[in-house]
Amino acid sequence: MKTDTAPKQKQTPTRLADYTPPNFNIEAVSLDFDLNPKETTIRSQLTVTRLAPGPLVLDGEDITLKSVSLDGKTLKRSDYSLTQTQLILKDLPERSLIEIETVCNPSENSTLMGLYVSGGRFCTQCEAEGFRRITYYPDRPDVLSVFRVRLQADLKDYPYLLANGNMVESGALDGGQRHYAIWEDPFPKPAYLFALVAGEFDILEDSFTTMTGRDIPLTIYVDPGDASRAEYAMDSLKRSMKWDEEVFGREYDLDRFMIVAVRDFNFGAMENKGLNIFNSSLLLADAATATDMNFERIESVVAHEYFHNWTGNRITCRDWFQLCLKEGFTVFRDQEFSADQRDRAVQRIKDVKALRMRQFAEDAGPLSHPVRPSEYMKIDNFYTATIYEKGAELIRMLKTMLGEDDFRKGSDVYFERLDGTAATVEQFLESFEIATGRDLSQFMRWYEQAGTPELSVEVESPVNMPVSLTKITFTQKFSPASGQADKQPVIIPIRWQAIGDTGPITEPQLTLLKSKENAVSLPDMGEDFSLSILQDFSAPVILKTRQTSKDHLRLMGQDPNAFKRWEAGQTLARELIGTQAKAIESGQMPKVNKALRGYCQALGKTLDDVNFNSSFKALALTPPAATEIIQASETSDPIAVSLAGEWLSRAIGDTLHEDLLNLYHALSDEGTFSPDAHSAGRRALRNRCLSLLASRQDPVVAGLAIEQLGTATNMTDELAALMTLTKLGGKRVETSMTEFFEKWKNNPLVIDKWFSVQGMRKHDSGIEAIEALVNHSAYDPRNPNRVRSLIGSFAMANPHMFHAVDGSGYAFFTQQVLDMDSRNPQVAARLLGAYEVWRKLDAKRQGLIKAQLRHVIGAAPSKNVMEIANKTLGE
Ligand code: 0A1
Ligand code: ZN
Repeated sequence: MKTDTAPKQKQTPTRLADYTPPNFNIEAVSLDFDLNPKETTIRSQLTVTRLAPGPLVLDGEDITLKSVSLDGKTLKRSDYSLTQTQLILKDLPERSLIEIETVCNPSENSTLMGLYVSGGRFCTQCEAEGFRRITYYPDRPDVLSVFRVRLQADLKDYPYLLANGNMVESGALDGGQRHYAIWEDPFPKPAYLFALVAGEFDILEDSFTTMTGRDIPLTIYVDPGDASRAEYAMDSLKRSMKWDEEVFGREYDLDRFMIVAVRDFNFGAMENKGLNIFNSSLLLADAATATDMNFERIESVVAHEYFHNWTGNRITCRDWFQLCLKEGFTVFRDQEFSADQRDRAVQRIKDVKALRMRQFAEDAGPLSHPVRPSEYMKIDNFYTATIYEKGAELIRMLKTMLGEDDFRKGSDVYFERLDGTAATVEQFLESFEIATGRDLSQFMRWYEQAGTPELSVEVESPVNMPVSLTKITFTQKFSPASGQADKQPVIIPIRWQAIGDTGPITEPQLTLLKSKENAVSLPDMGEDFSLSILQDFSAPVILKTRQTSKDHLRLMGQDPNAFKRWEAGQTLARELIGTQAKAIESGQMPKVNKALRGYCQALGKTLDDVNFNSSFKALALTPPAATEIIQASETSDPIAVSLAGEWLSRAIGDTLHEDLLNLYHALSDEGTFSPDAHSAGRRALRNRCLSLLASRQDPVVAGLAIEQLGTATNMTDELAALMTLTKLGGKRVETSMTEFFEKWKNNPLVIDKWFSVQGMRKHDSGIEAIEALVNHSAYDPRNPNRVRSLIGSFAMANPHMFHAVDGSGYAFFTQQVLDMDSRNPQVAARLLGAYEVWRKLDAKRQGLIKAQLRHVIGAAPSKNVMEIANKTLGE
């Protein structure tokens, strides 16, 4: 059907300040899908009731409208208005039945939003604004409705027909050629939580008995042959269900729970009500094909999506500005789950590492935004580390401030008061105020102000008037670079403790820094001490102190807080790499100095300490990544930083050579594989030893890596050996890469790993090698996992080639982003985020990247890519 106006791109941003509630409530929705890959017909019936004066505005995109009727009467074209993105009905009665027929083409839908075909199966992705690609509907999270869905499709190709909720009817059609199923979801939900899946699957079945004794069948749907690879996900699901009952008092609500794995997916996974859809890379795992990191991620993402059933589905978001309400809280919940399932200190270290790498980098660059933004062009671009990871840090601070019991009271009030509603961040905080009687108004600033605050600590030695006291002054500051003027002080919970040469000399303290500055006093302890500040990283801030190597070494050896012990080592490493990078930039040779020796010796002591587990030791032996160093400095040459990092690894490898080698042998394969935290920690430490030893370019180590590659019985060890070989270089690398490919060519998830190792390698032949990989027969530009494996790893983890001074890496990357944009704007825009670092680079590279961004803007890209390119360039 023709639209009323010429196609027009909406160029103005959507603003939080402009929010208005919907004019109509949708009492009930009934959807009927006649599924065909090339032409699917959708008939929808909406029972609408008026809430406020005005028209009924239905969103729609890339779909063909066949007919509209009102209370049984087909409307004429002049009875409604139709644009490229909306169907508008005016003068509706108080209550009416709207029937709409639309058609879409799932097999040609390369955006992977709405209804699409992946691996011959139908599936959907509706968050954030994908439902409008299926039918005309008020596609906004504050319109909640009960859905009844009828699916019909060919029986042979689509034996399973799934949708949200409970199946109420099914049967044969056309003498058995086709069949149908009817699903009902009794819980009102916004359209973004709608899902359907149809196709042939293998299934893995289990069940869970809830706290009130209800038996819930659990089913995971996977590609034929993959069922056993879903066992770990199933186990994670059952543990998540139990944990949510025990820790948050949340019970599952529907009669069944389903998870489906799909190969083509834009993000990680999606929490559709009762029917979670997962990128297969975050669901399938076994010893031979998945690494320990994969197992760990599966456990946390399965938990994350399951936890959304309460934080996201039962209580959803009023508008997309409130995205952190469901995402921040749910990430916090999945982090806590992982901490309880594995090792709390190790989990905290990993979460902080990820926060610094992704969120601090984002907040230090041109894409910095508040946890609750006030405007956006494309909401797809706001599924960011700030909303997710910083959002989780805010919940963690809230818990630290309130304490365990009051935090639980607050969350109980939240679930009770707001169940079945679309809520705001204000309503969330209000629940905690009601439960605890605290005033949380200042805390709201954390949601509204972008940028990472700096926390400075000054220590003044004892003054003998009237008693001997040490004054500790905490000061907070927002760097002016982060966009908003006039930032107000936030409330910063600071956990700290004084540490002497033989251990702590005070109890752990909690200071709430509410104003710009606050001083506390310590009585004279009669001995020299170092302050352990931000234990467990009690606030997402950048810590500035005058602490010296002596303090860091003392904390590395004596701090009872494992996070801080790790952190002290990282601080030393950061300083060493930073100084070394500057020296390399000015053409000086690496030097071994006292600080380096002290750091390596302290690492050696950590390795010998029986109080630490292997996972912790592996993390202690991993210096900060180049991105962390770059984002924390004014400007730098990324290759110099990377070389400095390699230099430090080599120094560790040299100094601790014997210890590392002994440990490598002592930690050899335990025999039967188990993905548990203890076994994974042993493998992590052993492979870390191998990698550090390889930094020395030692032929003996090459022998160890080759042997490990040949004998490994699990993917963690196999991949670590392959990566070590690529680091060592030489002829052996090509044959190993080819053999690995041949061995695994029928397993797409392993071939993704192969592509990412290729993307991260420093290829001798330069950028042509990466170009050749794009033309490899196994490369598929339509599959986001494959593109991320090669192009994503190239841009994020191959500094030598991506940041090549001749600009060849940037030129190649831009071309790939634009190519992707023609198919899938969401994924293209995410990739383009790799340029967010440009202001932190040297002048030459700044110029090169700016030229690339201008080129992207000039190529008339999608709205998604345009938004990221414009903001990144900031002109
Ligand atoms: N809510 C999901 C994230 C998600 C968002 C958008 C998507 O569309 C491509 C997919 C997934 C989560 O937090 O897991
Ligand atoms: Zn989520």
